[in-house]
Amino acid sequence: MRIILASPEAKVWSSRKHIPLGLGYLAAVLREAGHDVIIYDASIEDVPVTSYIDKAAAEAKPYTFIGITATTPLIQDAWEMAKVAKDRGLITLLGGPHLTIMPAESLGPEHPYVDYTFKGEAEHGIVAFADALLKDEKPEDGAIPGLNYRHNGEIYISPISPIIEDLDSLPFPAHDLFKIDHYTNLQPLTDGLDPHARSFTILTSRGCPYQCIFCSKPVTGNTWRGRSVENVIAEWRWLVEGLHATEIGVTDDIWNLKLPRAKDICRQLVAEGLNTVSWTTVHGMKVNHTDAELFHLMKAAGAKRVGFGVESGDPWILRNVIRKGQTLDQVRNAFRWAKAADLQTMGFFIFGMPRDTEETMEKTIQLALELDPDLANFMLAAPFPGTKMWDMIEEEGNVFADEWSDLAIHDAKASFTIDDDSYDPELVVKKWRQAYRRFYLYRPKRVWEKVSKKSFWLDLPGTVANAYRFFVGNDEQTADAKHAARTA
Ligand code: B12
Ligand code: SF4
Repeated sequence: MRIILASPEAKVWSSRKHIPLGLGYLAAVLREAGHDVIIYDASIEDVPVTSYIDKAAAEAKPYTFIGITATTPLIQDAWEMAKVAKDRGLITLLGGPHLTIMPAESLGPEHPYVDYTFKGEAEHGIVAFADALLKDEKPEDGAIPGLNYRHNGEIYISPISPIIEDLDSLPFPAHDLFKIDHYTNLQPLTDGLDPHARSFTILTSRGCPYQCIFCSKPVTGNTWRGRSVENVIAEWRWLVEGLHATEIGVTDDIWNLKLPRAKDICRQLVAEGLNTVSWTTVHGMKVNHTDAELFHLMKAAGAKRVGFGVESGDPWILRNVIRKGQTLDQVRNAFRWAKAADLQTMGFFIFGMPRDTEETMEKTIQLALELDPDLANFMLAAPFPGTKMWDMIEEEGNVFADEWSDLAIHDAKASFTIDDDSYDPELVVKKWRQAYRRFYLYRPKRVWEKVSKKSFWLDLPGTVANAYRFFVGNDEQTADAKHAARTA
Protein backbone atom coordinates (compact mmCIF):
# COMPACT_ATOMS: atom_id res chain seq x y z
CA MET A 1 0.00 0.00 0.00
CA ARG A 2 1.20 3.54 -0.75
CA ILE A 3 1.24 5.93 2.18
CA ILE A 4 2.23 9.57 2.72
CA LEU A 5 3.45 10.60 6.16
CA ALA A 6 3.37 14.36 6.39
CA SER A 7 4.27 17.27 8.62
CA PRO A 8 2.90 20.80 8.21
CA GLU A 9 5.36 23.66 8.01
CA ALA A 10 6.78 24.63 11.40
CA LYS A 11 6.11 28.35 11.48
CA VAL A 12 8.16 29.05 14.56
CA TRP A 13 10.23 32.20 14.39
CA SER A 14 13.49 30.30 14.30
CA SER A 15 14.92 29.65 10.86
CA ARG A 16 16.10 26.20 11.84
CA LYS A 17 14.54 23.14 10.25
CA HIS A 18 14.81 19.73 11.92
CA ILE A 19 13.68 16.35 10.70
CA PRO A 20 10.32 15.19 12.14
CA LEU A 21 11.80 12.10 13.77
CA GLY A 22 8.45 10.60 14.82
CA LEU A 23 7.52 10.26 11.14
CA GLY A 24 10.91 8.61 10.55
CA TYR A 25 9.99 5.92 13.10
CA LEU A 26 6.55 5.39 11.57
CA ALA A 27 7.97 5.21 8.05
CA ALA A 28 10.47 2.59 9.22
CA VAL A 29 7.87 0.24 10.70
CA LEU A 30 5.54 0.65 7.72
CA ARG A 31 8.39 -0.04 5.32
CA GLU A 32 9.40 -3.09 7.34
CA ALA A 33 5.80 -4.32 7.06
CA GLY A 34 6.05 -4.09 3.26
CA HIS A 35 4.32 -0.76 2.59
CA ASP A 36 5.57 1.91 0.22
CA VAL A 37 6.03 5.16 2.18
CA ILE A 38 7.15 8.72 1.51
CA ILE A 39 7.75 11.49 4.06
CA TYR A 40 6.48 14.92 3.05
CA ASP A 41 7.71 17.74 5.32
CA ALA A 42 6.14 21.06 4.26
CA SER A 43 8.98 22.93 6.02
CA ILE A 44 11.46 21.92 3.35
CA GLU A 45 9.35 21.17 0.27
CA ASP A 46 8.91 23.59 -2.63
CA VAL A 47 5.58 22.13 -3.75
CA PRO A 48 2.34 21.46 -1.84
CA VAL A 49 1.47 17.95 -0.73
CA THR A 50 -1.20 17.84 -3.45
CA SER A 51 1.55 17.72 -6.09
CA TYR A 52 2.64 14.34 -4.77
CA ILE A 53 -0.94 13.10 -4.43
CA ASP A 54 -1.87 14.22 -7.97
CA LYS A 55 1.28 12.80 -9.51
CA ALA A 56 0.71 9.41 -7.89
CA ALA A 57 -2.92 9.38 -9.05
CA ALA A 58 -1.86 10.33 -12.59
CA GLU A 59 0.56 7.40 -12.59
CA ALA A 60 -2.25 5.09 -11.40
CA LYS A 61 -0.33 4.40 -8.18
CA PRO A 62 -2.44 6.40 -5.72
CA TYR A 63 -1.79 6.81 -2.03
CA THR A 64 -4.37 5.15 0.20
CA PHE A 65 -3.92 7.25 3.29
CA ILE A 66 -2.10 10.24 4.63
CA GLY A 67 -0.77 10.26 8.21
CA ILE A 68 -0.23 13.80 9.44
CA THR A 69 1.73 14.74 12.56
CA ALA A 70 0.99 17.83 14.64
CA THR A 71 2.12 19.64 17.74
CA THR A 72 -0.43 22.07 19.18
CA PRO A 73 0.75 25.20 17.29
CA LEU A 74 0.63 23.26 14.01
CA ILE A 75 -2.79 21.64 14.33
CA GLN A 76 -4.59 24.20 12.15
CA ASP A 77 -2.09 23.59 9.36
CA ALA A 78 -2.58 19.85 9.86
CA TRP A 79 -6.33 20.31 9.39
CA GLU A 80 -5.71 22.24 6.16
CA MET A 81 -3.51 19.44 4.90
CA ALA A 82 -6.07 16.79 5.85
CA LYS A 83 -8.76 18.73 3.99
CA VAL A 84 -6.89 18.89 0.68
CA ALA A 85 -5.91 15.23 0.96
CA LYS A 86 -9.49 14.21 1.77
CA ASP A 87 -10.74 16.24 -1.23
CA ARG A 88 -8.53 13.99 -3.35
CA GLY A 89 -9.96 10.82 -1.84
CA LEU A 90 -7.28 9.85 0.68
CA ILE A 91 -8.13 8.44 4.10
CA THR A 92 -6.82 10.87 6.71
CA LEU A 93 -5.19 9.95 10.01
CA LEU A 94 -3.79 12.55 12.42
CA GLY A 95 -1.32 11.76 15.21
CA GLY A 96 1.46 13.31 17.28
CA PRO A 97 1.59 15.44 20.45
CA HIS A 98 -1.60 17.49 19.94
CA LEU A 99 -3.69 14.45 19.08
CA THR A 100 -2.31 12.55 22.07
CA ILE A 101 -3.58 15.34 24.31
CA MET A 102 -6.79 16.22 22.42
CA PRO A 103 -7.80 13.19 20.35
CA ALA A 104 -11.51 14.11 20.11
CA GLU A 105 -11.27 17.75 18.97
CA SER A 106 -10.16 16.92 15.42
CA LEU A 107 -13.03 14.44 15.00
CA GLY A 108 -15.63 17.11 15.77
CA PRO A 109 -18.20 18.23 13.17
CA GLU A 110 -16.01 21.18 12.10
CA HIS A 111 -13.39 18.74 10.82
CA PRO A 112 -15.30 16.23 8.66
CA TYR A 113 -12.17 15.69 6.58
CA VAL A 114 -10.36 14.00 9.50
CA ASP A 115 -11.21 10.29 9.48
CA TYR A 116 -9.08 9.05 12.39
CA THR A 117 -6.84 10.38 15.13
CA PHE A 118 -4.18 8.53 17.10
CA LYS A 119 -3.21 8.90 20.74
CA GLY A 120 0.31 7.96 21.83
CA GLU A 121 3.23 6.06 20.34
CA ALA A 122 2.05 4.63 17.05
CA GLU A 123 4.69 2.20 15.77
CA HIS A 124 2.43 -0.79 16.43
CA GLY A 125 -0.89 0.96 15.79
CA ILE A 126 -0.04 2.41 12.40
CA VAL A 127 1.02 -0.95 11.01
CA ALA A 128 -2.22 -2.53 12.25
CA PHE A 129 -4.10 0.41 10.67
CA ALA A 130 -2.39 0.00 7.27
CA ASP A 131 -2.75 -3.78 7.31
CA ALA A 132 -6.49 -3.46 7.99
CA LEU A 133 -6.93 -1.10 5.05
CA LEU A 134 -4.92 -3.43 2.84
CA LYS A 135 -7.33 -6.23 3.70
CA ASP A 136 -10.29 -3.93 2.95
CA GLU A 137 -11.27 -4.01 6.59
CA LYS A 138 -12.30 -1.05 8.69
CA PRO A 139 -9.41 -0.19 11.05
CA GLU A 140 -11.93 0.63 13.81
CA ASP A 141 -13.13 -2.98 13.79
CA GLY A 142 -9.68 -4.11 14.84
CA ALA A 143 -9.79 -2.46 18.32
CA ILE A 144 -6.40 -0.85 17.74
CA PRO A 145 -5.29 0.81 21.01
CA GLY A 146 -4.76 4.53 20.43
CA LEU A 147 -7.03 4.74 17.35
CA ASN A 148 -9.99 7.11 17.58
CA TYR A 149 -12.79 7.56 15.09
CA ARG A 150 -16.30 8.70 14.40
CA HIS A 151 -19.27 6.40 13.86
CA ASN A 152 -22.88 7.44 13.32
CA GLY A 153 -22.08 10.93 14.55
CA GLU A 154 -20.49 9.63 17.78
CA ILE A 155 -16.79 10.01 18.56
CA TYR A 156 -15.05 6.93 19.91
CA ILE A 157 -11.87 7.45 21.93
CA SER A 158 -9.83 4.36 22.66
CA PRO A 159 -7.37 3.89 25.51
CA ILE A 160 -3.94 5.37 24.80
CA SER A 161 -1.61 3.16 22.83
CA PRO A 162 0.61 1.36 25.37
CA ILE A 163 4.16 2.70 25.58
CA ILE A 164 6.75 0.62 23.82
CA GLU A 165 8.89 -0.92 26.56
CA ASP A 166 11.60 -2.47 24.41
CA LEU A 167 12.86 0.32 22.18
CA ASP A 168 15.55 -1.96 20.77
CA SER A 169 12.76 -3.93 19.13
CA LEU A 170 12.02 -1.00 16.81
CA PRO A 171 13.82 -0.49 13.52
CA PHE A 172 15.94 2.65 13.25
CA PRO A 173 13.99 5.65 11.97
CA ALA A 174 13.94 5.80 8.15
CA HIS A 175 16.59 8.56 8.14
CA ASP A 176 17.26 7.81 4.48
CA LEU A 177 13.77 9.00 3.50
CA PHE A 178 14.41 12.56 4.67
CA LYS A 179 15.68 15.03 2.05
CA ILE A 180 18.43 15.76 4.47
CA ASP A 181 20.24 18.42 2.41
CA HIS A 182 17.15 20.60 2.74
CA TYR A 183 17.35 20.77 6.53
CA THR A 184 19.41 23.32 8.41
CA ASN A 185 22.00 22.76 11.06
CA LEU A 186 20.63 22.28 14.55
CA GLN A 187 21.55 25.54 16.24
CA PRO A 188 21.86 28.38 13.71
CA LEU A 189 21.72 31.00 16.48
CA THR A 190 25.07 29.75 17.72
CA ASP A 191 26.68 28.35 14.59
CA GLY A 192 25.28 30.60 11.89
CA LEU A 193 22.69 29.25 9.48
CA ASP A 194 23.66 26.39 7.21
CA PRO A 195 20.61 25.76 5.01
CA HIS A 196 22.07 22.58 3.53
CA ALA A 197 23.47 20.75 6.53
CA ARG A 198 23.24 17.01 6.90
CA SER A 199 21.96 17.30 10.45
CA PHE A 200 20.23 14.26 11.84
CA THR A 201 18.63 13.74 15.21
CA ILE A 202 18.66 10.62 17.34
CA LEU A 203 16.60 9.46 20.28
CA THR A 204 18.47 7.26 22.75
CA SER A 205 15.55 7.03 25.19
CA ARG A 206 11.90 7.98 25.58
CA GLY A 207 9.99 9.32 28.56
CA CYS A 208 10.90 11.28 31.67
CA PRO A 209 10.01 10.72 35.33
CA TYR A 210 10.07 14.44 36.24
CA GLN A 211 6.93 16.55 36.47
CA CYS A 212 7.76 20.11 35.36
CA ILE A 213 4.48 21.99 35.19
CA PHE A 214 5.03 23.46 31.72
CA CYS A 215 5.81 20.07 30.16
CA SER A 216 3.28 18.08 28.14
CA LYS A 217 3.50 14.97 30.28
CA PRO A 218 0.88 12.94 28.37
CA VAL A 219 3.30 13.14 25.41
CA THR A 220 6.56 12.39 27.17
CA GLY A 221 5.13 9.81 29.57
CA ASN A 222 6.47 9.23 33.05
CA THR A 223 8.26 5.99 32.33
CA TRP A 224 11.81 6.38 31.10
CA ARG A 225 12.93 3.73 28.63
CA GLY A 226 16.50 3.62 27.40
CA ARG A 227 17.77 1.88 24.30
CA SER A 228 20.76 -0.38 24.83
CA VAL A 229 24.15 1.22 24.23
CA GLU A 230 24.79 -1.22 21.35
CA ASN A 231 21.53 -0.28 19.64
CA VAL A 232 22.25 3.46 19.94
CA ILE A 233 25.78 3.02 18.62
CA ALA A 234 24.57 1.00 15.62
CA GLU A 235 22.21 3.83 14.59
CA TRP A 236 24.94 6.39 15.23
CA ARG A 237 27.26 4.39 12.94
CA TRP A 238 24.64 4.43 10.19
CA LEU A 239 24.29 8.23 10.50
CA VAL A 240 28.05 8.84 10.48
CA GLU A 241 29.27 6.23 8.01
CA GLY A 242 26.20 5.39 5.97
CA LEU A 243 24.47 8.75 5.66
CA HIS A 244 27.46 11.08 6.12
CA ALA A 245 25.94 13.20 8.85
CA THR A 246 27.69 16.50 9.45
CA GLU A 247 26.05 16.95 12.84
CA ILE A 248 23.92 14.88 15.22
CA GLY A 249 21.40 16.12 17.76
CA VAL A 250 20.37 14.04 20.75
CA THR A 251 16.71 14.99 21.25
CA ASP A 252 15.73 12.80 24.21
CA ASP A 253 13.72 14.33 26.99
CA ILE A 254 16.48 13.24 29.36
CA TRP A 255 19.26 11.20 27.80
CA ASN A 256 21.43 11.29 30.92
CA LEU A 257 18.89 9.96 33.44
CA LYS A 258 21.10 6.90 34.03
CA LEU A 259 24.54 8.39 34.38
CA PRO A 260 26.53 5.14 33.87
CA ARG A 261 24.64 4.44 30.63
CA ALA A 262 25.28 7.97 29.34
CA LYS A 263 28.98 7.49 30.06
CA ASP A 264 28.97 4.10 28.32
CA ILE A 265 27.48 5.65 25.18
CA CYS A 266 30.32 8.19 25.14
CA ARG A 267 33.01 5.56 25.77
CA GLN A 268 31.62 3.40 22.99
CA LEU A 269 31.53 6.31 20.51
CA VAL A 270 35.22 6.82 21.19
CA ALA A 271 36.04 3.10 21.04
CA GLU A 272 34.31 2.74 17.66
CA GLY A 273 35.80 5.89 16.17
CA LEU A 274 32.41 7.59 15.83
CA ASN A 275 33.53 10.74 17.60
CA THR A 276 34.43 12.49 14.35
CA VAL A 277 31.00 14.11 13.84
CA SER A 278 30.07 16.78 16.35
CA TRP A 279 26.90 16.43 18.35
CA THR A 280 24.78 18.46 20.74
CA THR A 281 22.02 17.88 23.26
CA VAL A 282 19.38 19.84 21.37
CA HIS A 283 16.87 20.17 24.17
CA GLY A 284 19.26 20.17 26.99
CA MET A 285 20.16 17.65 29.60
CA LYS A 286 19.17 17.48 33.23
CA VAL A 287 21.78 19.11 35.49
CA ASN A 288 21.23 16.75 38.41
CA HIS A 289 22.27 13.60 36.56
CA THR A 290 25.75 14.79 35.68
CA ASP A 291 29.27 14.85 37.06
CA ALA A 292 32.61 16.20 35.86
CA GLU A 293 33.55 12.89 34.25
CA LEU A 294 30.43 12.79 32.06
CA PHE A 295 31.32 16.08 30.40
CA HIS A 296 34.91 15.00 29.78
CA LEU A 297 33.64 11.80 28.20
CA MET A 298 31.14 13.74 26.09
CA LYS A 299 33.89 16.01 24.83
CA ALA A 300 36.04 13.02 23.92
CA ALA A 301 33.03 11.48 22.16
CA GLY A 302 32.63 14.47 19.85
CA ALA A 303 30.08 16.58 21.74
CA LYS A 304 30.38 20.24 20.90
CA ARG A 305 27.73 21.91 22.97
CA VAL A 306 25.41 21.07 25.86
CA GLY A 307 22.18 22.76 26.84
CA PHE A 308 20.55 22.85 30.25
CA GLY A 309 17.04 23.75 31.32
CA VAL A 310 17.84 26.30 34.03
CA GLU A 311 14.38 27.89 33.92
CA SER A 312 14.51 30.22 36.95
CA GLY A 313 17.04 31.89 39.22
CA ASP A 314 14.60 31.86 42.10
CA PRO A 315 14.80 28.69 44.23
CA TRP A 316 11.22 29.00 45.44
CA ILE A 317 9.82 29.25 41.89
CA LEU A 318 12.06 26.39 40.79
CA ARG A 319 10.92 24.09 43.60
CA ASN A 320 7.31 25.09 44.26
CA VAL A 321 6.02 26.36 40.92
CA ILE A 322 8.04 24.71 38.16
CA ARG A 323 8.83 21.57 40.22
CA LYS A 324 11.99 21.10 38.25
CA GLY A 325 13.57 18.64 40.68
CA GLN A 326 16.93 20.41 40.65
CA THR A 327 18.74 23.01 42.76
CA LEU A 328 20.65 26.12 41.79
CA ASP A 329 23.85 24.52 43.10
CA GLN A 330 23.34 21.60 40.75
CA VAL A 331 22.86 24.11 37.92
CA ARG A 332 26.08 25.90 38.82
CA ASN A 333 28.04 22.64 39.05
CA ALA A 334 26.84 21.40 35.68
CA PHE A 335 27.87 24.64 33.95
CA ARG A 336 31.23 24.63 35.72
CA TRP A 337 31.97 21.02 34.76
CA ALA A 338 30.82 21.46 31.17
CA LYS A 339 32.97 24.55 30.71
CA ALA A 340 35.95 22.80 32.32
CA ALA A 341 35.55 20.05 29.73
CA ASP A 342 35.72 22.73 27.02
CA LEU A 343 32.14 22.26 25.87
CA GLN A 344 30.06 25.20 24.70
CA THR A 345 27.07 25.78 26.94
CA MET A 346 23.48 26.88 26.40
CA GLY A 347 21.05 27.88 29.12
CA PHE A 348 17.27 27.90 28.74
CA PHE A 349 15.48 30.40 30.98
CA ILE A 350 11.74 31.06 31.32
CA PHE A 351 10.12 34.39 32.04
CA GLY A 352 6.58 34.78 33.30
CA MET A 353 5.87 31.54 35.11
CA PRO A 354 2.88 31.83 37.45
CA ARG A 355 4.02 33.67 40.64
CA ASP A 356 6.95 35.30 38.82
CA THR A 357 7.48 38.87 40.05
CA GLU A 358 9.95 41.60 39.19
CA GLU A 359 12.22 40.24 41.92
CA THR A 360 12.15 36.59 40.82
CA MET A 361 12.68 37.50 37.15
CA GLU A 362 15.58 39.74 38.19
CA LYS A 363 17.12 36.72 39.93
CA THR A 364 16.78 34.79 36.66
CA ILE A 365 18.65 37.53 34.79
CA GLN A 366 21.33 37.60 37.49
CA LEU A 367 21.77 33.84 37.28
CA ALA A 368 22.10 33.98 33.49
CA LEU A 369 24.81 36.63 33.84
CA GLU A 370 26.58 34.57 36.49
CA LEU A 371 26.47 31.29 34.52
CA ASP A 372 27.43 33.14 31.33
CA PRO A 373 26.59 30.38 28.83
CA ASP A 374 27.63 30.75 25.20
CA LEU A 375 23.96 30.99 24.33
CA ALA A 376 21.25 32.15 26.68
CA ASN A 377 17.79 31.38 25.42
CA PHE A 378 15.20 33.44 27.27
CA MET A 379 11.67 32.23 26.66
CA LEU A 380 8.27 33.56 27.56
CA ALA A 381 6.22 31.01 29.48
CA ALA A 382 3.53 29.50 27.24
CA PRO A 383 0.80 27.22 28.54
CA PHE A 384 0.03 24.13 26.47
CA PRO A 385 -3.02 21.93 26.96
CA GLY A 386 -2.20 18.79 28.89
CA THR A 387 0.23 20.56 31.21
CA LYS A 388 -0.27 21.31 34.91
CA MET A 389 0.41 24.94 34.08
CA TRP A 390 -2.54 25.00 31.69
CA ASP A 391 -4.85 23.66 34.41
CA MET A 392 -3.52 26.22 36.87
CA ILE A 393 -4.16 29.13 34.48
CA GLU A 394 -7.61 27.82 33.58
CA GLU A 395 -8.39 27.93 37.28
CA GLU A 396 -6.72 31.18 38.25
CA GLY A 397 -6.35 33.30 35.14
CA ASN A 398 -6.75 33.63 31.38
CA VAL A 399 -5.01 32.24 28.33
CA PHE A 400 -4.93 34.95 25.65
CA ALA A 401 -4.56 32.66 22.65
CA ASP A 402 -7.45 32.82 20.18
CA GLU A 403 -6.01 30.01 18.12
CA TRP A 404 -3.67 27.13 18.89
CA SER A 405 -1.02 28.65 16.63
CA ASP A 406 -0.81 31.65 18.99
CA LEU A 407 1.00 29.38 21.45
CA ALA A 408 4.12 29.07 19.30
CA ILE A 409 7.02 31.23 20.32
CA HIS A 410 7.23 33.33 17.18
CA ASP A 411 5.56 36.33 18.78
CA ALA A 412 7.12 38.24 21.62
CA LYS A 413 4.02 38.61 23.68
CA ALA A 414 2.60 37.24 26.89
CA SER A 415 0.17 34.40 26.32
CA PHE A 416 -1.63 34.39 29.67
CA THR A 417 -2.21 36.11 32.96
CA ILE A 418 -2.95 35.01 36.51
CA ASP A 419 -5.40 36.89 38.73
CA ASP A 420 -3.29 36.96 41.87
CA ASP A 421 -2.71 40.73 42.23
CA SER A 422 0.97 40.38 41.50
CA TYR A 423 1.27 38.76 38.05
CA ASP A 424 1.81 41.41 35.39
CA PRO A 425 2.09 40.25 31.74
CA GLU A 426 3.37 43.63 30.64
CA LEU A 427 6.20 43.44 33.16
CA VAL A 428 6.97 39.89 32.03
CA VAL A 429 7.59 41.03 28.43
CA LYS A 430 9.63 43.99 29.72
CA LYS A 431 11.89 41.78 31.88
CA TRP A 432 12.22 39.21 29.10
CA ARG A 433 13.42 41.88 26.67
CA GLN A 434 15.66 43.34 29.35
CA ALA A 435 17.24 39.90 29.82
CA TYR A 436 18.32 39.85 26.16
CA ARG A 437 19.65 43.39 26.31
CA ARG A 438 21.60 42.89 29.51
CA PHE A 439 22.98 39.51 28.47
CA TYR A 440 23.91 40.28 24.86
CA LEU A 441 24.17 44.03 24.41
CA TYR A 442 25.46 45.64 27.55
CA ARG A 443 28.58 43.51 27.82
CA PRO A 444 31.30 44.58 25.41
CA LYS A 445 33.00 41.14 25.47
CA ARG A 446 29.78 39.50 24.24
CA VAL A 447 29.24 42.03 21.48
CA TRP A 448 32.80 41.59 20.26
CA GLU A 449 32.49 37.77 20.27
CA LYS A 450 29.42 38.07 18.07
CA VAL A 451 30.57 40.65 15.52
CA SER A 452 33.98 39.06 15.11
CA LYS A 453 32.35 35.89 13.74
CA LYS A 454 32.01 35.52 9.97
CA SER A 455 28.51 34.05 10.39
CA PHE A 456 27.31 37.31 11.96
CA TRP A 457 27.91 39.14 8.69
CA LEU A 458 26.78 36.27 6.46
CA ASP A 459 23.41 36.07 8.19
CA LEU A 460 23.02 39.80 8.75
CA PRO A 461 19.30 40.04 7.75
CA GLY A 462 18.41 37.20 10.14
CA THR A 463 20.55 38.71 12.87
CA VAL A 464 18.91 42.12 12.47
CA ALA A 465 15.41 40.58 12.50
CA ASN A 466 16.15 38.64 15.67
CA ALA A 467 17.81 41.62 17.31
CA TYR A 468 14.78 43.77 16.57
CA ARG A 469 12.43 41.16 17.98
CA PHE A 470 14.42 40.59 21.18
CA PHE A 471 15.65 44.05 21.99
CA VAL A 472 13.06 46.41 20.57
CA GLY A 473 9.81 44.59 19.80
CA ASN A 474 7.15 46.54 17.96
CA ASP A 475 4.11 48.60 18.78
CA GLU A 476 1.81 45.68 18.15
CA GLN A 477 3.65 43.51 20.68
CA THR A 478 3.64 46.25 23.29
CA ALA A 479 -0.03 46.89 22.61
CA ASP A 480 -0.72 43.16 22.90
CA ALA A 481 0.95 43.01 26.28
CA LYS A 482 -0.98 46.09 27.39
CA HIS A 483 -4.20 44.58 26.10
CA ALA A 484 -3.31 41.38 27.91
CA ALA A 485 -2.84 43.33 31.12
CA ARG A 486 -6.12 45.19 30.63
CA THR A 487 -8.21 42.12 29.93
CA ALA A 488 -6.73 40.37 32.96
C1 B12 B 1 12.67 17.60 18.92
C2 B12 B 1 11.56 18.47 19.43
C3 B12 B 1 11.38 19.70 18.82
C4 B12 B 1 12.13 20.18 17.59
C5 B12 B 1 11.24 19.85 16.37
C6 B12 B 1 11.68 18.69 15.62
C7 B12 B 1 10.67 18.34 14.55
N1 B12 B 1 10.86 18.81 13.35
O1 B12 B 1 9.73 17.63 14.82
C8 B12 B 1 12.12 21.72 17.75
C9 B12 B 1 13.31 22.19 18.54
C10 B12 B 1 12.12 22.54 16.45
C11 B12 B 1 10.85 21.85 18.57
C12 B12 B 1 10.09 22.98 18.58
C13 B12 B 1 8.91 23.08 19.28
N2 B12 B 1 8.45 22.21 20.21
CO1 B12 B 1 9.22 20.49 20.55
N3 B12 B 1 9.83 18.81 21.03
C14 B12 B 1 10.75 18.06 20.55
C15 B12 B 1 10.86 16.77 21.41
C16 B12 B 1 11.91 16.98 22.48
C17 B12 B 1 11.15 15.50 20.69
C18 B12 B 1 10.27 15.23 19.48
C19 B12 B 1 10.56 13.86 18.99
O2 B12 B 1 11.35 13.68 18.10
N4 B12 B 1 9.96 12.85 19.62
C20 B12 B 1 10.21 11.47 19.33
C21 B12 B 1 9.15 10.87 18.43
C22 B12 B 1 9.40 9.39 18.31
O3 B12 B 1 7.91 11.09 19.05
P1 B12 B 1 6.73 11.88 18.33
O4 B12 B 1 7.20 12.84 17.34
O5 B12 B 1 5.80 12.34 19.37
O6 B12 B 1 6.01 10.69 17.49
C23 B12 B 1 5.38 9.59 18.07
C24 B12 B 1 3.90 9.82 18.45
O7 B12 B 1 3.58 11.16 18.78
C25 B12 B 1 3.13 9.33 17.28
N5 B12 B 1 2.97 10.23 16.13
C26 B12 B 1 3.64 11.31 15.76
N6 B12 B 1 3.21 11.77 14.58
C27 B12 B 1 2.24 10.96 14.17
C28 B12 B 1 1.47 10.95 13.02
C29 B12 B 1 0.52 9.94 12.85
C30 B12 B 1 -0.27 9.93 11.62
C31 B12 B 1 0.33 8.95 13.84
C32 B12 B 1 -0.68 7.90 13.67
C33 B12 B 1 1.11 8.98 15.02
C34 B12 B 1 2.06 9.97 15.16
O8 B12 B 1 3.91 8.22 16.88
C35 B12 B 1 5.30 8.57 16.95
C36 B12 B 1 6.13 7.35 17.20
O9 B12 B 1 5.81 6.75 18.42
C37 B12 B 1 9.42 16.74 22.03
C38 B12 B 1 9.30 16.00 23.34
C39 B12 B 1 8.86 14.59 23.12
N7 B12 B 1 9.13 13.78 24.08
O10 B12 B 1 8.28 14.20 22.13
C40 B12 B 1 9.10 18.23 22.14
C41 B12 B 1 7.65 18.65 22.01
C42 B12 B 1 7.03 17.90 20.85
N8 B12 B 1 7.77 20.06 21.64
C43 B12 B 1 6.86 20.79 22.15
C44 B12 B 1 6.71 22.18 21.91
C45 B12 B 1 5.73 22.91 22.80
C46 B12 B 1 7.44 22.80 20.91
C47 B12 B 1 7.24 24.23 20.44
C48 B12 B 1 5.79 24.58 20.22
C49 B12 B 1 7.93 25.18 21.38
C50 B12 B 1 7.41 26.57 21.23
N9 B12 B 1 6.85 27.08 22.31
O11 B12 B 1 7.47 27.13 20.17
C51 B12 B 1 8.02 24.26 19.10
C52 B12 B 1 7.02 23.97 17.96
C53 B12 B 1 7.68 23.49 16.73
C54 B12 B 1 6.77 22.71 15.84
N10 B12 B 1 7.32 22.18 14.78
O12 B12 B 1 5.61 22.56 16.07
C55 B12 B 1 5.91 20.00 23.04
C56 B12 B 1 4.59 19.77 22.28
C57 B12 B 1 3.39 20.03 23.12
C58 B12 B 1 2.18 20.07 22.31
N11 B12 B 1 1.07 20.22 22.98
O13 B12 B 1 2.17 20.00 21.11
C59 B12 B 1 6.77 18.70 23.31
C60 B12 B 1 5.95 17.44 23.51
C61 B12 B 1 7.66 19.00 24.54
C62 B12 B 1 6.95 18.88 25.85
N12 B12 B 1 7.17 17.82 26.58
O14 B12 B 1 6.18 19.71 26.23
N13 B12 B 1 10.57 20.69 19.26
S1 SF4 C 1 12.75 17.33 32.83
FE1 SF4 C 1 12.23 17.99 30.74
S2 SF4 C 1 11.07 16.30 29.83
FE2 SF4 C 1 11.16 15.94 32.04
S3 SF4 C 1 9.26 16.81 32.84
FE3 SF4 C 1 10.82 18.42 32.98
S4 SF4 C 1 10.68 19.57 31.03
FE4 SF4 C 1 9.57 17.62 30.75
